[in-house]
Amino acid sequence: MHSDDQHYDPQALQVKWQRRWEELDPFRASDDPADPRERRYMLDMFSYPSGDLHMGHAEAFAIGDVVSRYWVQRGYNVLHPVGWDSFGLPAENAAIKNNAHPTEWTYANIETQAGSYRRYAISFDWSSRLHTSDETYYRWTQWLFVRFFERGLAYRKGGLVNWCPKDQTVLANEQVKDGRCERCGTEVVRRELTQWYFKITDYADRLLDDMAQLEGNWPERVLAMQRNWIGRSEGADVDFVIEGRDEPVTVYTTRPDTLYGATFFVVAPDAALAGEIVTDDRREAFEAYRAAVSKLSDIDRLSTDKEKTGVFLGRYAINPVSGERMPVWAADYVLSDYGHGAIMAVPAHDQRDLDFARAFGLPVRVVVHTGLADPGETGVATAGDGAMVNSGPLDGLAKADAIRKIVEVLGERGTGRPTVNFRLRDWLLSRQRFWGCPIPIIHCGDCGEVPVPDEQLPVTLPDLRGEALAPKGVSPLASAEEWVNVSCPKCGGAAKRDTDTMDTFVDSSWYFLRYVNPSYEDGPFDVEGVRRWGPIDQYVGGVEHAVLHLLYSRFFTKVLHDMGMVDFVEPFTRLLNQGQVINQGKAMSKSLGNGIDLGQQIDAYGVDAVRLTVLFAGPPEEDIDWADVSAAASQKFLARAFRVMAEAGAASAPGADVTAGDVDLRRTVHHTVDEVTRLVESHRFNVAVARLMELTSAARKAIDSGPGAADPAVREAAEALAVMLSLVAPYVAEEGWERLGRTGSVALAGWPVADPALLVQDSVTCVVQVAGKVRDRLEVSPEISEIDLEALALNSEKVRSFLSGAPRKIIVRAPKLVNIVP
Ligand code: ANZ
Ligand code: ZN
Repeated sequence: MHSDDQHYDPQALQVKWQRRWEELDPFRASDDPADPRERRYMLDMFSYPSGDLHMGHAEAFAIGDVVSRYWVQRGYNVLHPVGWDSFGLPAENAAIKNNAHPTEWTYANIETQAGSYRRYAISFDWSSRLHTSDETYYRWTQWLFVRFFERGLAYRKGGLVNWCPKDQTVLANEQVKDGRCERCGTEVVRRELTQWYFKITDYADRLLDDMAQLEGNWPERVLAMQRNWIGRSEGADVDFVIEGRDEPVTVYTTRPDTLYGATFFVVAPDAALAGEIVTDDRREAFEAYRAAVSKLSDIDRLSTDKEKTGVFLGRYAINPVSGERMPVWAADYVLSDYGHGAIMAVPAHDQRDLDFARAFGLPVRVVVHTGLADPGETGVATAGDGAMVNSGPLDGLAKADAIRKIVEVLGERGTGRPTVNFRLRDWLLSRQRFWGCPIPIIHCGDCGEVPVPDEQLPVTLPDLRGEALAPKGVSPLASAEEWVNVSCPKCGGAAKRDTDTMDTFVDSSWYFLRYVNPSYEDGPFDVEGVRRWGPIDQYVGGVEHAVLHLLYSRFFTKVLHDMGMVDFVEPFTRLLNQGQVINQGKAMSKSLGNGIDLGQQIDAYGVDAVRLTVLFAGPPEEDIDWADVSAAASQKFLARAFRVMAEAGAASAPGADVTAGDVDLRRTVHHTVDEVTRLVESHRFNVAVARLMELTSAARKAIDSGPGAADPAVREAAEALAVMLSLVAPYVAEEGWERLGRTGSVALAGWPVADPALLVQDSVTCVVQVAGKVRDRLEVSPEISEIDLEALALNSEKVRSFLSGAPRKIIVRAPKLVNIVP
């Protein structure tokens, strides 16, 4: 390219500048504790190496990159790391198909994506790079598991779990969407299995309470989803005597005020209690019912439109306040793992109880007078507030008072107490698949579950490939006998390794801590480094992780805080969820044939134009319909911007006295800088791009029909344009900067500063009214004081001609209005 060539060739710029950036390495964070610059940590949700980058990545990473590049321009010491969430099912499925090892597919895809990230000009600090499937990483995932185990936060238990018949593995509750496997869409079944869990429920309260720190900095929608998922419920435990059983049975209720309205009692069919109390003549019916229910998911069971089913257990419970006998039933709508797995049923005021009562002819008794029609007749339960009736000492009280009173009464008798319950369940983390982090536990007949000693970590995956990886209902690791059979670290006797691997969400629950120093050898992460860098200032990623990754990472952070390893309790100070890139109103999919290929877009329009298009399309949180945007138009704008920079560069040299430049253009430049600064800080990138387009037009006009390309203001405009544009379109900005005679990367040029003097408008028009009519207009300084403005107005010849003597009243609204009442 000759220096006088002002043709914009995006592909040539990409080749040229990628090579230069390799040499310049402009985005390396400095971890020198003596570095005086303020630190900022910018994090993108790392990618899964399932193929090359796609349009979704193009949007998310462009957004994060603008923020990160802006901070670099502002002179912060910025950490913007890159890595891969590289364990997981697809690698394994590909390996089975190609008779290969999952590493081959995984690391080949990582290389492809790494190349694409570089081409896409993401300002990563490549020295921070990590992969969660590396032994040097998963060694520490195992180390953390052992610490959790020691603290009682990792444990094994038997129970009904979600099982995906296609992927042949268990799933966490969070991975079941509408009764289907989140990954493959197959309907999930229930299976009785012993599995590993993390005790996230111990942290339910803190996960909820600490959200106060995130309020206003995280999308409200994500906070609401987390709140819902944790599901804090306040109520009371009430003890009931069951005839013929010594121990009382406790139920959890959010409406203890309705205790006198309880007409029957329901036990979860899969709770141990049901099998214990069922009478002999009802046992057969009960066992059949229990078998049928075991196939249902919680979602089926809780569904309100499902027909109510159940069996009478032949027993009666005694209402602790009225002494009434209530039949005890087993029914699937009561879950065994919520509250105590048993309820008092109040059909008048709870819809599910009412549906059940009507299906089985059980009595309905109204105890809250809501003014609505009788639920027994309408079939609609009345859940609202009102005066208590049929409730002995509670009669006449409103809900809140009735709750207080009954809890007090029960408390005095020792048969009830206030309680809090959570919907959140423990995190089921074990998986029966190969390509994951092995669980570092050894099972010994004598010693039980023994953690692998730290110095023996990592427990590396056995060498299996091809068919040996195929899912078979038990983990493929179990077939590696030599690997499985070991001696117990405690007693030396024969023992076996745990053959399950961890859910990949374990790997991603702490990666952001490792990034600070990814080759750290003395622990999972550099505690001092994290102290310097953490918590993450800005996190960018998809809303699909609202209750998975984000909840798990918050949990891990709190545990690490309790271990004294991090000094914050919330890992992500600010969160931004980008929208989706769709096409023609629909999500892109193979079956619809509406997919847009990122590589093809880049080949056609260049990286800069694609980045600019996704950023210009709208606010970052909103979806982008590719049918509504124009990468071609973005490319045209970039060509115009490039010509402005090239022509200014050809016409003048750096370092000219800008104050001699055209004042109108200078004003535009400084207003643009001022506005773009605020727009970038508030993440309104689309409007910021629009301002850069206006600045480009203003400079063009100054060159063509104003003071000309050599005017210092044109240079000032072109230089400001190059720096601001570098956030969005790094290639053209670099080339423009070089054409302007500047050296070094434009990414480090420093953010322009708006001169306040040039932001001030010279004068504004002030209207002067006398008796409500406009009598004069004055050109005044926008800074004028009220006293000066009043004096000026009273001095006006025109105004004086309408006044005879001292006015009665003068209202001054500087600088725009003076209103005189004569
Ligand atoms: C009596 C009652 C009367 C209830 C009324 C509600 C309304 P949340 O808010 O979700 O915590 N319940 C308790 N344990 C249950 C279980 N294991 N399976 C299914 N349902 C269960 O809901 C708490 C309410 O759900 C409890 O309050 C109980 O029904 C029911 F007018 O008790 B309630
Ligand atoms: Zn042992």
